Amino acid sequence: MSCVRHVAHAFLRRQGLTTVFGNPGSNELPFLAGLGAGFRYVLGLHEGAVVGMADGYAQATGRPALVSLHAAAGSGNAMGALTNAVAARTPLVLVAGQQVRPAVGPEANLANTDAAALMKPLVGWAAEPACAGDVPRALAQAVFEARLRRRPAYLSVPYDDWAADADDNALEVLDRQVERAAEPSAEQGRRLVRQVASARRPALVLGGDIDADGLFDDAVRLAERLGAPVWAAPSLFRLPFPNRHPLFRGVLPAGIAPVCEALEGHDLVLVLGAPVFRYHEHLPGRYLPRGTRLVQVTEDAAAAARAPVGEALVADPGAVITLLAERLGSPAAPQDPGGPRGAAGPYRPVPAPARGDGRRLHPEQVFAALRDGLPGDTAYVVESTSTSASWWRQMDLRRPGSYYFPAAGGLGFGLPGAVGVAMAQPDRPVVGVVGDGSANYGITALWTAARYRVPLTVVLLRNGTYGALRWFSGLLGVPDAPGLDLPGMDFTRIAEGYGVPARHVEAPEELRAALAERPDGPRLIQVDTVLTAPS
Ligand code: TZD
Ligand code: CA
Repeated sequence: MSCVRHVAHAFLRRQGLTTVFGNPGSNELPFLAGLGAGFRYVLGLHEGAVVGMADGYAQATGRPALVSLHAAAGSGNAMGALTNAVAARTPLVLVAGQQVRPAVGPEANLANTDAAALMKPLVGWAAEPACAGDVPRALAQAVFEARLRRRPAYLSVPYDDWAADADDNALEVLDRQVERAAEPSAEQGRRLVRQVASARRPALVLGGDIDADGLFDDAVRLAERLGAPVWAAPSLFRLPFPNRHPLFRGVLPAGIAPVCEALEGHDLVLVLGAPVFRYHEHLPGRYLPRGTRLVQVTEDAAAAARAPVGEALVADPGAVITLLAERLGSPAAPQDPGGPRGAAGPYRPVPAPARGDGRRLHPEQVFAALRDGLPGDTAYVVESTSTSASWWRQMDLRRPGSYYFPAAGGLGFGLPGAVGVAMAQPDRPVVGVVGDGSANYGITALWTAARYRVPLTVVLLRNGTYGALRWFSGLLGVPDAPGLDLPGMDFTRIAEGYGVPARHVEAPEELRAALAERPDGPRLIQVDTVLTAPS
């Protein structure tokens, strides 16, 4: 007879969950026994980095990723990073070790007293099976829950369960497949087509799900068909549309009043693959201009339910894009006041980069060097918070999967996420663009990058401060907030200490020369930059 562990490993192999991001403890060792065949265990040095790497990896592969966590303390460490995975709708399968069953009630050391409850606020589904025989089925449930809900799922397994016998019923799980299709009904489809076709000036707002679902190019076709301007949804974590396309109007600002202002003049706003909306700065006002109707299409039922305004259709945005493209006929009526309509003209040119102060570069100079020096299919994982305006002014991103940002704004995704994306896409250049504040929340990922020779360039922007918080302190009227400056950190030495070759560059030409080199492992390039405002 098989044991629970054998069935679990066989199930994970069949589901393609063979890369395990983890940080182990005693409770986890029995699950890891015999993991050799067909599996790859990627060690991260802190659970935040483990989850960040798995998040990047799962996003870039488009498939669930497996995470092995330690009990309460390890799972707790993972929670900050989980906020990003939840907001990015990343299907992570978290399997945590629990003390042996007889030791949980008496609270032996490393028992996770109410394991599911600890994680419940964040994960979509959390459980500890009621008996060892139920572990294979419960593991399958965790995988399918993560995939169907597109939200992390958490399974706590007492470690004595792994060696328990698995009966024939437990083996049934090996052949399970669970899928879902979410097409709008005929009537819903007709209604939507009517709304879009009758709009005089429709606008599209696209969310990160568009890129995550492989709909980047379809979105371009739809926008060109409509001749409608396109915005990316606020608090963007994936780029859903080429940012220099003539129909692209930029990332919507993350405040209620400025969103309303940006959408002025449109009678219909069609939001695809995004919540309505993920605001950040509190700038109250009307949600929408008077006379503007909003229709949201998302697979995320919770996002549809909590939206404060508009109609929502819970359906696959891909099916809706196909439907609209089929039924709308040739590009016609709507007129975009901001530019040419119909066929996309040439991509918008980039402005000359702003200049630094002689000693330090302007972030625009850094981004111009990336844009000019790196291949067009480079994937960027960005965690630099005061430089977003500079970023979008300089970059020219035309390919799917070009841009990742911590989806909930939780720092600590950038470095680990870049490691995960680079592991998922070894043939694509991957660059982490990380601030000197952000880097510290996921710094241990550098060790994993070195240990596994992950081909990754980290560009570390050192402005010596939490730049975005300086901007916020102005916005909130707190000019004297303490704890915002970060002097005295040399990331070349930190990186070298973790085994990642690193250098400091000063002039733009020096940066461009460094970027022209193509090492086959990780490297870090540190550059001093002037302080800028995020918008
Ligand atoms: N801790 C965590 C885990 N997430 C956060 N978002 C913050 C703290 C607060 N925070 C921000 O929201 S932005 C920011 C902090 C500390 C500054 C990041 O500094 P940086 O980038 O050097 O990476 P800039 O460009 O200097 O802002
Ligand atoms: Ca900084």
